[in-house]
Amino acid sequence: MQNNYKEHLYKILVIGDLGVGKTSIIKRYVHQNFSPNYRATIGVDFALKVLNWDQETVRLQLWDIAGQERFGNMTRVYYREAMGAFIVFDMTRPSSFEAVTKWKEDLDSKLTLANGKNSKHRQTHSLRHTRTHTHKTLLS
Ligand SMILES: Nc1nc2c(ncn2[C@@H]2O[C@H](COP(=O)(O)OP(=O)(O)OP(=O)(O)O)[C@@H](O)[C@H]2O)c(=O)[nH]1
Ligand SMILES: [Mg+2]
Repeated sequence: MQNNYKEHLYKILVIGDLGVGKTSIIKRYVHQNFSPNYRATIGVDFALKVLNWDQETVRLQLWDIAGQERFGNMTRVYYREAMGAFIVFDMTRPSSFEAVTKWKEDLDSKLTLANGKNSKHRQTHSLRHTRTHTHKTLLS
């Protein structure tokens, strides 16, 4: 019988301002737990989420980048060869939502996709979606 087993590895960035909950979201997604104690990430942390579908395994290598890194020079190194990004904000802190644009600009200026294009088009789409979703949530 033919073996159709396939493995995929994707590098995914998780970015956003200090203390918005990036590490918490990853912890919940990967380890199904939550801690109310805040310990700021220093530099970058990693987590691996493994998804199995029939004959395929997807490994999401999640790069949990410290909020304070937006003002540093290391993000260019961290963004290299990423396949996707989540920009996180805290709904109770409007300044962290305004900062989403700054994070996106940081991505656009530094990230080059595997096809040689930059991340602008796709990121803009997801941003617009987030904004619409947030407006709806805030109004409801
Ligand atoms: N109430 C509440 N608190 C949360 C939520 N998500 C995270 N927190 C708390 O907010 C604080 C900051 O969360 P982190 O996940 O460490 O934030 P971060 O974005 O990783 O922060 P940096 O690593 O400094 O960039 C912690 O004390 C968390 O327990 C949430 O959905 N609700
Ligand atoms: Mg963190």
